[in-house]
Amino acid sequence: MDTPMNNRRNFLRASGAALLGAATVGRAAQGAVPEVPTQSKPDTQPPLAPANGRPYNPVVTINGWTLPWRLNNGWKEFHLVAEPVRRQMAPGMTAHLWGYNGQSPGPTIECVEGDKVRIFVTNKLPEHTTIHWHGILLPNGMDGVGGLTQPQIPVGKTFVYEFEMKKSGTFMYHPHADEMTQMAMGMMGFFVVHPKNPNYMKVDRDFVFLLNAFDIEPGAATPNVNTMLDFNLWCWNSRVFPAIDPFVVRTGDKVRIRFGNLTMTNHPVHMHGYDFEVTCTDGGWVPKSARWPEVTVDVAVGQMRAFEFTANAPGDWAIHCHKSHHTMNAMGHAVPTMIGVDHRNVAEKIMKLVPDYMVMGERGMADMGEMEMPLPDNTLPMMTGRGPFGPLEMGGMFSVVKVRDGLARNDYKDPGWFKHPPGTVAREWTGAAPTSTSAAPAAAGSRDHVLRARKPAAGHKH
Ligand SMILES: [Cu+2]
Repeated sequence: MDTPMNNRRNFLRASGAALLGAATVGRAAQGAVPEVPTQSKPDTQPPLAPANGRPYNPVVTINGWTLPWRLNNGWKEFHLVAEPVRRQMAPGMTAHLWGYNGQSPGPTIECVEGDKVRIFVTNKLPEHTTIHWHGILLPNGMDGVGGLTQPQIPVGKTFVYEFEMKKSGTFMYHPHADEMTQMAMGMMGFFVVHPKNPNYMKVDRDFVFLLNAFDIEPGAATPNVNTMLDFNLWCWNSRVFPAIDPFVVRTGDKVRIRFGNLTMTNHPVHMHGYDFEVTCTDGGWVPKSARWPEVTVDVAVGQMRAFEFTANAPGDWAIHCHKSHHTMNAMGHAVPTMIGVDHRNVAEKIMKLVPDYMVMGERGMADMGEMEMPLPDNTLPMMTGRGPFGPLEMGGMFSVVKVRDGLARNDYKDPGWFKHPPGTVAREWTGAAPTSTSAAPAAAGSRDHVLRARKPAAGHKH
């Protein structure tokens, strides 16, 4: 395009080499590498309307952004830089992660079916890496499996990947080199290929995010990469509630929510107030005849799902992982269940030794949502967030779909809390008390009806 002639020649040389597989950009081509857009903020950025190339309806990355590209002689060129980043997971906690172009996850890549895409990948990590393009149909040598389809990208080097987008759909990218470490450190990104026909599967609002999990000791900032199962931060796009932005939707909009799972366990993602249909997986669009209604969709490890609904019910509708331990933050797991345990005497004795000691969970755990227990620096309360009616007692993989009348087409600003029409909120019954035949609550001193339980295999780390 507006690239000088000699640069274009260098590109052709680089692309010629790349036909044999992802290849190091030669010294002569260095000047041709596109500049590196970076993002320093964790806020949801507005959708990036395509400035050139084929038209499409851009997605909104929750607490993320889309990578700008340049057109060069018929190729869409992107530049990813793998590097250490600082990611604010929520106000009060910043993690030292690895990611791309300033953030974890990296920027969303958007292109169109039929596009020829060239992606430069520069490695600024302390170890080698690669990128695998999950779900995308491409030449074997572009598949990004270190050792199998290409040499790993050495520290300080830039490789180039080139392929043509054979089909539209919902994909992601992540390293296929020292995967355990690099994914546990937050290296991943969303990859959306839009249909060539912009009216195919058209929606008004199209949200994307990745589910990821970290094990970061309260007070620390770097994830423990050896953890296999016992993660303590359950994230959407490396953010936890209450810092996951809401999904802002206009009443009547057709909405798609797409997500991929790069944690070590499955997540049943549940949305309130609607039924929906899964319309896309990382394998492609689901034919209409093969869809069925759901309100929860499980996303297994390494899978992606997209569901759609028409937003005909205004309100603040919760959307969350249905594993209740995944809607809490750190410190949740090693606390024994104390429901029904009268430990007043013990507490008094402990408080003489530890002035900050607090009794937890004698009447359930809801106290935790409100209490102001001193926390170490750089960690988050286990159950937190405040709504219009009080504490939400949530954390982790939780957000709100905010459906409102009359929003502007591209308005994704948080509209605040829903104003319920009069008479539509659950309320206290103030009439005559009902007579009940069921067992009365246990009287003090009687333990007949009190459940006492301790979690098996109580954690050990917090
Ligand atoms: Cu979950």
